[in-house]
Amino acid sequence: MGQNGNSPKGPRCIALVGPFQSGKTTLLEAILARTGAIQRQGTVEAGTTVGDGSPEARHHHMSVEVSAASTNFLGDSYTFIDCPGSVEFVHDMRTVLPAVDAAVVVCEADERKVPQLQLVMRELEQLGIPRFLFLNKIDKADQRVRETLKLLQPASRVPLVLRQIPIWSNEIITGFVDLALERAFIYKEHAPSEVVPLEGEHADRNKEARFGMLEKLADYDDELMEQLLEDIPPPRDKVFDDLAKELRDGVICPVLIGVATRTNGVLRLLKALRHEAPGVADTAQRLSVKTNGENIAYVMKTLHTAHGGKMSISRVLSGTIPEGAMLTGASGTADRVSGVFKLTGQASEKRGPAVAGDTVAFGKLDHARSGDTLTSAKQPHAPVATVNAYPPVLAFTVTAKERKDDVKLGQALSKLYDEDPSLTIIHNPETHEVIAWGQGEMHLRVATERLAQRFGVAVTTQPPTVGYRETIRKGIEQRGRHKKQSGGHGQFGDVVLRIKPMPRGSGFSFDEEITGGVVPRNYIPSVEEGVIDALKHGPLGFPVVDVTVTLIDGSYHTVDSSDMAFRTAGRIGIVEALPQCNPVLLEPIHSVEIVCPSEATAKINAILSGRRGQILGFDTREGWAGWDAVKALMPESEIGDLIVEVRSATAGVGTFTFKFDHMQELTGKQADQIVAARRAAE
Ligand SMILES: Nc1nc2c(ncn2[C@@H]2O[C@H](COP(=O)(O)OP(=O)(O)OP(=O)(O)O)[C@@H](O)[C@H]2O)c(=O)[nH]1
Ligand SMILES: [Mg+2]
Repeated sequence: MGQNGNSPKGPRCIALVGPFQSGKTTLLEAILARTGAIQRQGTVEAGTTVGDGSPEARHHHMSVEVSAASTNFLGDSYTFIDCPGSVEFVHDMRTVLPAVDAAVVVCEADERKVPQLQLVMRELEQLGIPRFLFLNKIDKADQRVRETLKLLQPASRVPLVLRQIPIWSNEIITGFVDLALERAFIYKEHAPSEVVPLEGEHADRNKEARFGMLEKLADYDDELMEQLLEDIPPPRDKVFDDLAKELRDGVICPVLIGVATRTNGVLRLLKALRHEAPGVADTAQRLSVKTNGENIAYVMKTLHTAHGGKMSISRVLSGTIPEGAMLTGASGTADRVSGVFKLTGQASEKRGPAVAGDTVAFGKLDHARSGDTLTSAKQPHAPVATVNAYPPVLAFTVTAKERKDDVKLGQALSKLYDEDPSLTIIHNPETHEVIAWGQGEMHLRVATERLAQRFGVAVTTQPPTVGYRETIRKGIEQRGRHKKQSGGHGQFGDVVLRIKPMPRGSGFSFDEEITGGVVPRNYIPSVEEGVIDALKHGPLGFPVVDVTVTLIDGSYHTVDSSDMAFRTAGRIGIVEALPQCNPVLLEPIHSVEIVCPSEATAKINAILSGRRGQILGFDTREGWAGWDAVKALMPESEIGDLIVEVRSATAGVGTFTFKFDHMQELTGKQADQIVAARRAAE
C-alpha cells in the first residue's frame, strides 16, 4: 500500500447520499453487518434497518431524516450518515455534508435518476467533498456497466472512473475484477467475496479496462502518462496513490459496484474508504478551522427526541470534548454537554470523550441548532459552514385539533424549526393562520406526523388563505350619519365622504377639506378610524385597497357628538358607499421562476398555461448545462400546489422560486366563485 494508506487519519465520517430509493439505507445496513456492528442485516421492507428508525420513516418506507451509525473496521472508527434521497429532505443532507470526510454516492443504472444524481453531485462538487460512486443493485443490471457509466457521466463534472468490472455468468453478475488490485472475486451472499484466479477472458478484459482506468488517472499524472506511452506497467502502489490523490483533489470520482441487499461489494468499498478517503485533519483544513487550542465541533443535525431530550449529532473537528464540557454556539450562549453518545441509528449509548474526527451525539445543548459551529471558547467560532435552506415551495395552515394544545403547538413548531430550518413557520396576523412552509407534500406531511407522534399535538391542515383584496372602479360622494336619541345623552355624528379609486399598489390615503369647523378638528381622526375600520371588509368580503377618502363636509351637535359617534358615522359612510362604487376583486400575482431539465421545459410551459400563468420567456439556467429557467407571472391561488405538478413533470428535480409582483383585477366566473366561497365561510 502506498504512503497515503498508512497515514493516521483518526475516526472517519462518511455520508451516504444519492438519488431517491437507490439503496443508501440498505447499504448502511450492509456496512454495519459486514463490520459486526449488528448481528443480522435488516431490510427496509421489513422495517428492521438501523437507518430509517423513526416511526415516520418506517411508515413511509423511505428516509425522511438523516441517520448516523458508528462502527469499527480494521481497528478504525467510522461513522456513516445515511441521508434521505428525496429532494424534499435534501436540507438534511446539505447540512451534514460540510463536515464529512467523503461521500459515497449510491446510484442505480437508471437513466431517469440522472437529474437527481446531478443535483447531489453538484452539492458535493461545490463543497469540494471527495466522492465515490457506488453503483448499486447490479443484481438487476441488464446492460454493460460501461454503458451505464456513459448514461451517468453527464451528472458529474469530473470523470467517473470505473475501478471494478463485473463478472457475468448466465446474464447475471456473479462477481467482479478489481482493476487496481488486478484480482477477481466471486460474490458470496452476506459473506466476503471469494478470490478466484484472474485468467482467460477475465484477464483480457481486466487488461483493457485497467488501461482505460489508468488513462484517466494519467490525465493528472505526467509520470504515469509516460509509463503508459512506453508500455511500462506502473507499480501497484503508484496506482493506489494516484487513485487516492485524485479522489481527494476532486478531479475524479471512482466507481465501485455492488448489491447492498446481499452485502456484495461492501468490503471493497470499505477498503477503498480506509485507504483513500481523507481524514479529519484534511476536513478541518477544508473548513478553515483555526484554533488556539480550543475544541471545535459542527452540528450535523439536532433532534428533539421524545424520551432522551435534545440530542445534537456533531462532528468533532478539533480537540477533545468530554461530558460536562461547556460549548458555545452561534447564539453566544454556552450549554453544558450532558452526555456524549455513540449512535447506532435511533439507539444511543453513553461513551467517553469525543476526540477529533468522532461523530457523536451531545445531550441537551439547549441553544444548538442544525448547522451550528460549537466551540469550547467563550466567544463563538466563525461558522465553519453556512447552509441556507432552499426557499420553501408549499404551505399549509396548522391548527391544533384541541384548543388547549395551542401553546404546545407553538413550542413544538419551534422545535421542528430548530431541527430543520427548511421548514418555516409564519403567523399571518390578518387571518390569524399559523402557516407551515416546506419543501413539498411529504415534507409537510412528515412534519405533522412528528407533531402528533413526538410532541403529542394532533393538528388539522388546510391550504392557506389566498391574499385577495378588493377595490373600486368608480368614485362617489356619500353621507354617513349616526344619530341616536335614547333618553339622557344622545349620539350624533354626520360626515360627507368623497371616495375615489387610486392606481394599483397605492394602498389607502385619507384627507380632509373641512372649512368653517362643520366637523370639529378633534373629531377628524375618529372619522378616519371609522373609515379604516370599514375598509377592512368590503362588499365582496375582502380588505379594500387602492382608494382615497376625503372628508368634505358634515355637521355636529354640541352635546351629543363624540369620538365614538364620528367613528361610527365614518364607518357608515364607507359601508353605504362601497357597493355603489363598482367593487372588483383583486388577486395577488407573483413572478415565478421555474428551473427544470431542458427536456421537461415544454411540459412546464403547458403546466403554467393551464394554471393561468403568463409565460415571460425562458433561458438556459446559468451554470447548469442541460437545464432551463422559465419565467412567468402566476396568480397566487395557482401556485398553491404547483410544486406537485412540477416535480411529477421533471422526475422530482424541478423546482421554483416566487415573489409577489402585483395585484390584478379578477372578474367573471372565477371571481364570483371566490366571493361566494368567502360568503359561505363567514
Ligand atoms: N435488487 C436490489 N434491491 C435493492 C438493493 N439495495 C436496495 N434495494 C432495494 O431498494 C429499495 C430502496 O432501498 P433503500 O435502502 O431504502 O434506499 P434509500 O436510498 O435509502 O432510499 P431513500 O433514503 O428513501 O432515498 C428497497 O426496496 C431495497 O430493498 C440492491 O442492491 N439490489
Ligand atoms: Mg434511505
